[in-house]
Amino acid sequence: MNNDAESPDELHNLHQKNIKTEAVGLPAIVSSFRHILAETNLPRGLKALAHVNQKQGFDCPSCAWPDPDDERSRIAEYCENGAKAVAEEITTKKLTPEFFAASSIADLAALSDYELGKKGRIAQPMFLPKGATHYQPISWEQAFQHIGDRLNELPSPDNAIFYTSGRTSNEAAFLYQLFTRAYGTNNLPDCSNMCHESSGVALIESLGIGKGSVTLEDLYVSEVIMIMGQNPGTNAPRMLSALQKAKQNGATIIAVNPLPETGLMAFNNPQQIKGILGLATPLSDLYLPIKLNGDMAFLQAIELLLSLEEEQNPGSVFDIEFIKNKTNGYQQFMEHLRQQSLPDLSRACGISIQDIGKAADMIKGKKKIIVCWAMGLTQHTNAVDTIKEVVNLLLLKGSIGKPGAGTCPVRGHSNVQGDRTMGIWETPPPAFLDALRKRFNFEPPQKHGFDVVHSIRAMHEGRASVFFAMGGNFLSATPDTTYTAEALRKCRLTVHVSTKLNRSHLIHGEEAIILPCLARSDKDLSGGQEQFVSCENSMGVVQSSKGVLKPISDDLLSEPDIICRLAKATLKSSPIDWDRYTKDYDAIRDDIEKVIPGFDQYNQRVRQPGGFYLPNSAREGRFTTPDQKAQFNVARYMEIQLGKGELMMMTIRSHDQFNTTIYGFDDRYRGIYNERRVIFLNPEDMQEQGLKERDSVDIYNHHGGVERIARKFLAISYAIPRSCAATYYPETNVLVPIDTVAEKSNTPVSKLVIITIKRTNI
Ligand SMILES: Nc1nc2c(c(=O)[nH]1)N[C@H]1C(S)=C(S)[C@@H](COP(=O)(O)OP(=O)(O)OC[C@H]3O[C@@H](n4cnc5c(=O)[nH]c(N)nc54)[C@H](O)[C@@H]3O)O[C@H]1N2
Ligand SMILES: Nc1nc2c(c(=O)[nH]1)N[C@H]1C(S)=C(S)[C@@H](COP(=O)(O)OP(=O)(O)OC[C@H]3O[C@@H](n4cnc5c(=O)[nH]c(N)nc54)[C@H](O)[C@@H]3O)O[C@H]1N2
Ligand SMILES: [Mo]
Repeated sequence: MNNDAESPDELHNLHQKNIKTEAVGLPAIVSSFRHILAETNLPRGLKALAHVNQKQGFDCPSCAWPDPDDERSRIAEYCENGAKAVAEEITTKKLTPEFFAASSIADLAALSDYELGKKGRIAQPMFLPKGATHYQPISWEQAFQHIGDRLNELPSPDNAIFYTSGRTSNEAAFLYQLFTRAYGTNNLPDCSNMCHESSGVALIESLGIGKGSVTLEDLYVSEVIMIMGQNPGTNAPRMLSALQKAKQNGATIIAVNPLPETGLMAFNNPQQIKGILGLATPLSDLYLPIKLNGDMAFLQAIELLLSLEEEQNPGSVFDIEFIKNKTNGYQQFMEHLRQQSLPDLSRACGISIQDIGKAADMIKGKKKIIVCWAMGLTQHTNAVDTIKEVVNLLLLKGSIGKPGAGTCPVRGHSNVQGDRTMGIWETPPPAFLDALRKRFNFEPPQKHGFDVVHSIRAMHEGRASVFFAMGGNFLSATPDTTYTAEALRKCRLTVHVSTKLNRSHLIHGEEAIILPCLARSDKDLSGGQEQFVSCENSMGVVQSSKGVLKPISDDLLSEPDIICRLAKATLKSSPIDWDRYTKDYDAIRDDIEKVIPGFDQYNQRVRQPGGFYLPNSAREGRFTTPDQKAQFNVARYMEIQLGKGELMMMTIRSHDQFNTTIYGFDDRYRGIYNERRVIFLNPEDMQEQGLKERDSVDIYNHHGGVERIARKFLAISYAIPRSCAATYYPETNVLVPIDTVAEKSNTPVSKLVIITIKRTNI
């Protein structure tokens, strides 16, 4: 039995192979084409692939890893997972009114997340009236009128929520926040709240800018690259080419991860003959299997070893000039560090003193260090402090604001960074609101809005009753699935602008609307001419993106068009000329230029092949904090006390998914085939719990006195530290408590869920 808010808990037929020791190569090329051909015909597939990430093509809808500034591979400037994302989007299957007439909400909810996605593209607007069991077609005009009416009935604009996922273009994001603020609220939660929010908070407080500081070129010339809490082989595969280049230029790579992720170990570059022949470049020089959330203790242990060395040979390890001129807080930081004991730190991170010493030795004589990180650092209670500890290490070495050195938070969604730049932010800086006021002549709301977790609570408590989502899959991506489902079901109206069907369309408010939009690869003829949009990648490069394929239906609108029409239907008197924007997206970019710093001559520069870099103060060695200095941070690592039988579980991505979109059931690099309902466990923990290989278990969390259960997972013994476990997201989001969030960033703690497991009663 399971709740319809979750994918059905049916098991497939798991089979396993050894963990792969090298990533990509020929199997990746084969897999790319298999996925494309399952969804569409070869000419359409080839046309799309020929334009992904090319200078005049469209931005890959998968991750936010940057494209090379110089030469791009003419044959394939995309990876296997990019090809899967494109296949998912360019499918020629579509959901007709007949499909919806034949399938009730209950029928659809009985399908798995994988099956829902495979049904095809949504082809026309759909409406679910109150009490109805089936979605029915609705005209665009009626849909906008209905949403506008519901929004205008609310006692306050703060009773509406406007979510964004990170695929939305700069142009659409700018209009979306403009509409939301003209309507009267800052309730703009986005996927970033669950993703790199902790990085943003930590970097703004310590360096004055919430973005990473490095470029691709920096990676190529760095001396040491430390990769923490990130699985690049699966989630940013083109990063492996950059690591390969760095390696060839002599860089040392240190990987810090509870799992020996294949992409961290070795790489077969599919764009090189030797890669296709299976000759791999080894990547990591040192792999450290850290305990979950052991990173702060590990970083402090390295810092402690470096400080001992520095004391013996002053000036040989730390960059004293940099520390003196550019930073604040060094004394307090050192006082705190000196009180730490190496054995305690080593115990807390689960890495031996000897291995910590190896890492410290690799770093001590080097001046150009880059630390890359992703969800393994950001989704923890003390994530903000851990990321500030990364900054501490870089500051000690003067490793920021110069070539080959700096911070590299690897962003997730392809335009999540751009969305924030455009003002998708529930706590907008006053200067941004001032600029809006000046350009548009209206009074933007000042009160801070709801982030993701606040939004769920507000809906649950009746403080918000219209939920509007610009993309994404809010129900399945957020924590505490049962609680979130209750929250959405309490709404008067839930609306989703979407390309594909997902569970958020099925767990709905009293009424629900689906607005189908064009995707990245689709040709956009809004206003009667070919339009293009733009995106910002993980390293702050803004580039154009122009779709090339004929849309699968004539009844799709672009995201900018949807927002403008909704604005006209909702805002009775608006000082904003919405029609101007849809006629020509240049008009949107002209207004972005007027409001947001760094976009001078936007329309001209975005047309240059390869786009342009946004200014980045940390990259230039300027720290725009209140005292204009980079800040050392003092924090203590967290000690996690586990009760008897309790384990710490992280929720991670398999190689066959993009967030809640499930491409298939294989996790090739980890040797898992045909199953997602698995739990990776340490063999000794399995023995202690009396579990045999592939026993079926139910997983429990009891935080706050609530029993949360995820049923039927196969126990797999795996190379994972003691007391740690891993499962795939979103199947176990039901276990992530809504009130375990990171301090300051309010990000759900998806990488450390306290669980117990019991053998399934059959
Ligand atoms: N193909 C594909 N690409 C994607 C995505 C996708 O789903 N599929 N999602 C996109 C998005 S939105 C994002 S945010 C990124 C996510 O990219 P990642 O952050 O790489 O994704 P996760 O699978 O969450 O992996 C987290 C990694 O952190 C490790 N880890 C977990 N806890 C800890 C810890 O406490 N310490 C350390 N040191 N390591 C830890 C895990 O073992 C795992 O290797 O990828 C983006 N790209
Ligand atoms: N337990 C756990 N939970 C997590 C995470 C985790 O690691 N563990 N990771 C978190 C992270 S990092 C993130 S970023 C979030 C992701 O959260 P979301 O961004 O909300 O989720 P996605 O699965 O990426 O959204 C997929 C849906 O987006 C729609 N879509 C795709 N392309 C387009 C488009 O071009 N336009 C529009 N309008 N819609 C489109 C499709 O309908 C598709 O079903 O999940 C978070 N949740
Ligand atoms: Mo993300």
